[in-house]
Amino acid sequence: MRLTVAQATVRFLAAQFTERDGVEHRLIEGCFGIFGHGNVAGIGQALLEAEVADPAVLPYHQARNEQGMVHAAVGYARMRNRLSTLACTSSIGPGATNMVTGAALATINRLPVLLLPGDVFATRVADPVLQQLELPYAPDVTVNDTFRPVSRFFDRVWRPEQLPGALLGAMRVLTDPAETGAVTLAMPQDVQAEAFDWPAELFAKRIWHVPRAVPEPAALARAAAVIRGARRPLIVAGGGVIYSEATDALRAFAEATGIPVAETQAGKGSLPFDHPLALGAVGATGTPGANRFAREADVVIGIGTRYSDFTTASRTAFQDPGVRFVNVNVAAFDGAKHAGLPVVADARAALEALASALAGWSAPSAYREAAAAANAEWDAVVTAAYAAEHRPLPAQTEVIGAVNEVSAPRDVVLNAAGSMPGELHKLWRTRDPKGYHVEYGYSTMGYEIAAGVGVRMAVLAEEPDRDVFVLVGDGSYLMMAQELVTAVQERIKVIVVLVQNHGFASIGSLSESLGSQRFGTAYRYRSGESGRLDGGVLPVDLAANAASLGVTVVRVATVDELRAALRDAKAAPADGGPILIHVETDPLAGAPDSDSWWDVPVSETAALDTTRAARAEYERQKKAQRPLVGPDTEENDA
Ligand SMILES: Cc1ncc(C[n+]2csc(CCOP(=O)(O)OP(=O)(O)O)c2C)c(N)n1
Ligand SMILES: [Mg+2]
Repeated sequence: MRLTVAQATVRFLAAQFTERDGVEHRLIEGCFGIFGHGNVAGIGQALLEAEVADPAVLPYHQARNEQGMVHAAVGYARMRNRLSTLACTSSIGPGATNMVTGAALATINRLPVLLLPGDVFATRVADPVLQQLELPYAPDVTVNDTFRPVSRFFDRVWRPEQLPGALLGAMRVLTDPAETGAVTLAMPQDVQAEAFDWPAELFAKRIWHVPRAVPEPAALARAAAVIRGARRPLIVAGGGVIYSEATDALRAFAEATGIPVAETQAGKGSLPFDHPLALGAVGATGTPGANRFAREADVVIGIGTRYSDFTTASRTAFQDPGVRFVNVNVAAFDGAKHAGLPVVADARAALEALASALAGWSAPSAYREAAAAANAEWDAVVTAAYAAEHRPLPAQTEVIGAVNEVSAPRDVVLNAAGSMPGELHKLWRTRDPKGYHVEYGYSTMGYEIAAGVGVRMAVLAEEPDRDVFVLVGDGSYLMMAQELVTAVQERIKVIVVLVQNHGFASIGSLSESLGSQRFGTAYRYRSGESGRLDGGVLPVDLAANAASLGVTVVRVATVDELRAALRDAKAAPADGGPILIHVETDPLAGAPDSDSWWDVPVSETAALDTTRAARAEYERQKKAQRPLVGPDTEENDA
């Protein structure tokens, strides 16, 4: 079949499917793109031809910023539990490198996204093309090589003959839960338009079976033996539990064994908030109860977690001298962390196998009751934080409470950076495994609105009433709000709650705790008197900004007004486009403490007293840090 490389790519992508548990999904459900000379006549022409033939096959979506379109695609993929995603096509040069941050986010969060940056001429006849890097010592290196360290698969299609292998390799990585992340196929702009005779079978429907790897019997037996010997076991549930749709299996396992469950950011929602074995968030942004169980645990069963420093409180969370780790993970890399006993398997398959292997065994009943007490204790703290009645400006915890109360159980709350991830991790009452979407692998300011568009796109066809509440700080909004225009264009209903506190509340309080006096974290005029950025509040009006983009905007001043605006937004039509609610909060109003720590090094020498005091406290905290090399192998095998 004679087609250009770009036409062949589009035709191939439209024929790829995934299958898990007998259910088929289209792997690439659409393509975001921003055109320039590096893709307009190649991939752009191919997408046009495909749309003219059948607009439903690989629909094209226009974005405003290449980074934003990658975030939207990643949000989509996360909502679909990695079984479907979107492709992103860019021009060469800045259009391509704008996608690098999105690629890193996808790879770090283990979420599949297909990136198709344009690239320089393979023939080099017109060199240097507009936006070409031109390294004097290496003409084959282009700006797209910056994708290599942030992609799980990278290839550049210099010749048409290479395309089938590149496409198959890309699909393999996208659909492999242990390897997935950003997949980048760089497409030289001349090659995109070049015709070639392709074998017809390249375009046949292809189903990628997403495996549920079962644990190796010997590894399972070792894990069961260690758990049977535990007196204070704790489950740390990560994103893998959710992507594997293992939440029912987790609940059954926890109930049968009495092992309480603590959740990472990506794993939040593994159990509903009111389950008696749910300890909620663990680590630096965790609940004191979960952190108490972590401190005392003798066996930690990590399931689908990468053990980020927030989860382990920078390796201070687990203090039992003999603590050992059993790590269920599809990726051997994560399974081996903390000198753990790896069970390399799908979360659901492993939980079912472990439940059988541990039949008849249970943690002491007093231990189970202690978990239920911790759950109830924390819930009272949440109730109080939701009703803080902080005045004159409300506390952010009240905003979170209002959104939680007005949202329906299957709605989605979304956030990524600032002071909200920590507060949400502790305080959000999760009722559905997909109801909590906080990107905290890369914690990227600017993810929120773009990803909210992607999440909404992922639920639209089957659940038009499922609302997406995007919580965004003023700093994140200023970094990247422009995909609101994409939402306007496609009439995508996202409900954005913009929390205006005139700067970085999060880094401000971090700075203060580290002796740096909130330096550079508030948005203030340069003062004529001090010559520093400590003058009056800037006159930015982000509500007016959003309105100017075509968004329906509501300004609220009180929590009651916020609740009413949220209810109206929920009642608004499913295809009515984005709504933004603007609320001002007090950046100095705190949230309940985690009784935990995060390692951010403080200057060893300082002229400032505040820094010297912070350094002394840092050195004190640092003493609790443990390398977490578990017991030796023989003991692990016991
Ligand atoms: C792209 C990016 N740059 C910088 C940071 C570091 N950072 C984390 S939170 C934050 C401030 C966020 O401000 P805002 O969105 O207003 O939230 P607030 O802290 O006020 O809650 C910064 C600069 C980041 N996470 N991402
Ligand atoms: Mg802010």
